Amino acid sequence: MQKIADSELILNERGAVYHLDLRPEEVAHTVVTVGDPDRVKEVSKHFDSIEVRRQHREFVSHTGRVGKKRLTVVSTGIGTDNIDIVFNELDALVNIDLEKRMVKDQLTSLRIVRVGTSGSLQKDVPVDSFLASTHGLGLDNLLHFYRAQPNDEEKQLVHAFVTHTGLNGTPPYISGAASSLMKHFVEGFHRGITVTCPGFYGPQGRVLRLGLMYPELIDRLGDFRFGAHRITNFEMETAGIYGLGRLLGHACLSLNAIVANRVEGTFTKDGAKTIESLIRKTLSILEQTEL
Ligand code: R1P
Ligand code: URA
Repeated sequence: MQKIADSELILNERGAVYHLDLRPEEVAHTVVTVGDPDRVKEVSKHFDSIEVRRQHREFVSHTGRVGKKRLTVVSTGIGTDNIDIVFNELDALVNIDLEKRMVKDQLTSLRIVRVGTSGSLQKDVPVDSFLASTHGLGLDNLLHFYRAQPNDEEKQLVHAFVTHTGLNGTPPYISGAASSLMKHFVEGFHRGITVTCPGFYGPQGRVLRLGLMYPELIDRLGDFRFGAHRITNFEMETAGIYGLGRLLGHACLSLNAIVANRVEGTFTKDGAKTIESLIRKTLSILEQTEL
């Protein structure tokens, strides 16, 4: 196997991966990702102890313990371009020997849970409810830069989706949640396919001053059906997390606090309370579960 060049995996003066500024011993094998850097402390305030606090650009990381469980919470910022950075660097921390610059013989699989916000596309998934994403369907282009391996059902679902919506830009891609994690997040969670958009306004059908190429986007996403599957919500990271996570061999789950309902035109009155409640629920499940 080839040594990885300095230009391909950048380490800083601490010997830490460049963007996250983390060293291998500073990351736990169970990771919570959040979009908002300010949400990191809202998660780690529930830790019994914090051993590491790092920040570089929008990537804030705290590592500590909840009960006996060692956890890292890291902010990704917005979008799947940032997921590319966070996932490749988290993976490098556990699966590349940073001194030898070689991929390790024994690979480690991380458990990665996103705790994010999202907009609902269904009347029966109201604001302030929680949703676990069965799949991430990406309208962005991240996975097109990797050799993805969709299975037959995923190929059929994407084909049906393109036919139904008439979206004719970047081909969509899809990947599923890790069932090993999903099975612990059932009670109190809606479920459904989460669409990951490459933007918050036009790519999520919002009209401020500009006309849209797909004015019926919200309707077509909401009425799409594939067997028992339907699209429930959209946001901006899940498909990248599921797609890259699967390729790298990590178990991933995306949990969403619904802050907007785009069918009803409603927005949460107390988003902070809803997110706090999802954080508590997530940490309590992670603490109690043998993962
Ligand atoms: C947009 O406001 C952001 O909110 C959602 C979207 O995915 C996007 O990142 O998630 P977070 O609240 O986790 O950032
Ligand atoms: N995050 C999104 O990306 N969209 C929403 O509507 C709400 C949160």
